[in-house]
Amino acid sequence: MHFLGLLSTLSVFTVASASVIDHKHHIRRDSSKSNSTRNVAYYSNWDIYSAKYLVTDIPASDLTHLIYAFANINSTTGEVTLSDEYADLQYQYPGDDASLPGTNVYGNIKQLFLLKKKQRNLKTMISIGGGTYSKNMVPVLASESLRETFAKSAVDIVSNLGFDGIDIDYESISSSTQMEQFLDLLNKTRTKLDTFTANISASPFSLSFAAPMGSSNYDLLDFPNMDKYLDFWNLMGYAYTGSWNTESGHQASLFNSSTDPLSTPVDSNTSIHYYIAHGATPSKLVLGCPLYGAAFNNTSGPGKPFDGLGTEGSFGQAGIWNYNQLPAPGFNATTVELPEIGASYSYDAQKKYMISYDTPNIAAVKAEYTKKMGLGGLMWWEVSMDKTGISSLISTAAKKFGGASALDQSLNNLNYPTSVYDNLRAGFA
Ligand SMILES: *[C@@H]1O[C@H](CO)[C@@H](O)[C@H](O)[C@H]1NC(C)=O
Ligand SMILES: *[C@@H]1O[C@H](CO)[C@@H](O)[C@H](O)[C@H]1NC(C)=O
Ligand SMILES: *[C@@H]1O[C@H](CO)[C@@H](O)[C@H](O)[C@H]1NC(C)=O
Ligand SMILES: *[C@@H]1O[C@H](CO)[C@@H](O)[C@H](O)[C@H]1NC(C)=O
Ligand SMILES: *[C@@H]1O[C@H](CO)[C@@H](O)[C@H](O)[C@H]1NC(C)=O
Ligand SMILES: *[C@@H]1O[C@H](CO)[C@@H](O)[C@H](O)[C@H]1NC(C)=O
Ligand SMILES: *[C@@H]1O[C@H](CO)[C@@H](O)[C@H](O)[C@H]1NC(C)=O
Ligand SMILES: *[C@@H]1O[C@H](CO)[C@@H](O)[C@H](O)[C@H]1NC(C)=O
Ligand SMILES: CC(=O)N[C@H]1CO[C@H](CO)[C@@H](O)[C@@H]1O
Repeated sequence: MHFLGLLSTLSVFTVASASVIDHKHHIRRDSSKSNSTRNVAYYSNWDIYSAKYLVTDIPASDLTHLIYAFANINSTTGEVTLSDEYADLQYQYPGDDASLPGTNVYGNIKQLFLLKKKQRNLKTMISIGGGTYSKNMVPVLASESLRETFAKSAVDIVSNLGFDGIDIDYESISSSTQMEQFLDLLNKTRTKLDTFTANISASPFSLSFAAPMGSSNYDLLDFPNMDKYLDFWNLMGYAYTGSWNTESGHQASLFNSSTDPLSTPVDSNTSIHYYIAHGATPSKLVLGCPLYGAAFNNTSGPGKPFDGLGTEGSFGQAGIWNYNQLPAPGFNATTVELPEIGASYSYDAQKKYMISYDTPNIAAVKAEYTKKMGLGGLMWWEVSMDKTGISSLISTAAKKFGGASALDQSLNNLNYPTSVYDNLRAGFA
């Protein structure tokens, strides 16, 4: 699941609605781009605080899609709302002049647009929900009129703030009735998104779903019908192990371990085969990988009993370490790579402390696997936690795919004539 880091005070804000006219012609999605490799990363709007990681720090040239996390949902009205108006719209980056006349947007939203201008194949998407806000979607899913409001307001965010698509991160679908409601939500969102892009004469925008791994989580999914609406599935290929297990294990293992099955209670390959067998299009499957480590304390290694996750971690998150802060300070750990199962970990034998995380070699194994399986690429949670240079997992994967020029080259959109923001409507000229 997608979890939050340290949060600043949140303020709920809804962008003003720009109405979208109905269109009469049917839009087909661009299927030619569906089999080109994506390198997708999430960016969290709280990164500007604890991590002090700004949109301008993102290594965009290795990416094709940047997903901005998270928008919230008003459970009473169904409206999709921004979760942090200050970070999203107001935070001043160097060069921002908030004294200019008119209704202008600054903050991360402006910087995302500037990145798109610099790199025309970088598509930005707004992610709605996530681990914390998902619960607000429950009443919205249950009501047809709230689903309609959800779809309309989600597309208003896209058209006002200059995104290229929508990612829905609802964790998780809990019944077959809710699955039907979710399909209707996808239908309405897809329809409104297509109406908007037709009105501005743009190529269809992307719709993706943050998808669960592990059989108990995906049993209820209607794969073929979801697949029709989605451009891609962001498979959350991490958090496979944790405090709920009795043995320590690999949190993002590509394969099941035949020699140490207790260390791989969930594996990506089994789930991916299940998705495909049940109607998901392989080239729409984007395998998510962690840019963080998950710790186990008092253990003699993977597949062995443990006692707690320890009290240490990055930014006060016990048991969770940013990849760029590994090796963890104060530990004397040896890193072990298991390319045959697509997993790696570090282990401090004296402190009996294990951290499950992916090394560049393991990122390369996963990139190779997506190529062999004809999948749609890799996804990263989340970009601020990567290392730089040859230790960067995002860049290691991009290289394995053949370099930036071998990735999806479809262009983003820069024309948002109905945005409520003067400077965005003018393309930040
Ligand atoms: C998609 O796959 C087809 C058939 O393998 C290939 O001809 C085409 O070039 C691919 N398109 C892209 C954008 O990679
Ligand atoms: C949801 O919207 C209603 C109506 O605009 C508002 O009164 C309420 O405060 C909102 N709820 C939240 C949690 O923001
Ligand atoms: C939404 O569902 C309706 C009714 O089943 C269908 O006619 C329409 O094509 C669907 N919309 C999209 C965008 O697929
Ligand atoms: C994993 O491997 C073990 C040992 O070979 C086997 O018993 C188990 O069924 C496998 N699990 C999956 C999900 O393939
Ligand atoms: C991947 O999963 C499929 C389907 O469960 C299985 O047949 C195959 O052996 C798995 N591959 C590996 C390397 O475990
Ligand atoms: C955890 O490790 C410490 C130090 O090695 C040891 O004293 C303690 O008994 C262990 N606790 C458990 C529950 O294994
Ligand atoms: C692991 O648990 C022991 C107590 O059993 C504790 O002293 C130690 O600080 C814990 N390690 C971490 C990294 O939190
Ligand atoms: C670090 O761990 C290794 C392997 O467990 C051990 O041989 C070495 O003495 C340790 N070094 C220190 C400084 O504790
Ligand atoms: C309702 C709506 O959004 N209409 C817009 C369609 O696009 C044109 C520009 O191409 C705008 O001027 C309209 O406001």
